[in-house]
Amino acid sequence: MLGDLQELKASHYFDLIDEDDNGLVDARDFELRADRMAEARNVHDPEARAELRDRVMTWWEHLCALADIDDDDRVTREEWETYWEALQASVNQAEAENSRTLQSLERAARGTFQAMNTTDTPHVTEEEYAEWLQAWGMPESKAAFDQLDRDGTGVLTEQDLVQAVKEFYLSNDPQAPGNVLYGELPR
Ligand SMILES: [Ca+2]
Ligand SMILES: [Ca+2]
Repeated sequence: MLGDLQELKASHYFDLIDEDDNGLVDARDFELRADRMAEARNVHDPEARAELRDRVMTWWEHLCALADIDDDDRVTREEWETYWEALQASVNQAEAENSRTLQSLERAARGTFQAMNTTDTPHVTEEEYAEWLQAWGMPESKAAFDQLDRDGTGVLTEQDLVQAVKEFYLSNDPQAPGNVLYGELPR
């Protein structure tokens, strides 16, 4: 069972990923996402655009492998919710399972970090985070950035993202900084 806050986050995230608003998440949504990210970052060089698209499509393949239960290459809202419940359940179980789930979230977090991090620096800047939100169609939020930057260094490290991703999927604490990974949640 998901807590109310997890339900809200799962639904918010599904709505964001479902770029063409057809109620399903599939490869098309991620192609659109890649275009939107390229626009948010003013990436015009064809090679750089192709590289960005490859990264985004790898992300889709990873997500599809985890969440597409009936193997039809698209993820329904029900499958999405089942995926979130499975993550939650395996964290509640034995430690061996637990570490596998946490590893999968850590992998997702590293992917998220790389997607946000457009320059080859060891951190994500406020501007990069703003572009990330823009690519999701979300308004810029300094407040969200400041929450994710929990140690107040002015940048987001990979470790900040690992904590944020775990909280985004697993926490029902309204104060958890990771809640705002994809911008302020709808109220
Ligand atoms: Ca869609
Ligand atoms: Ca499916």
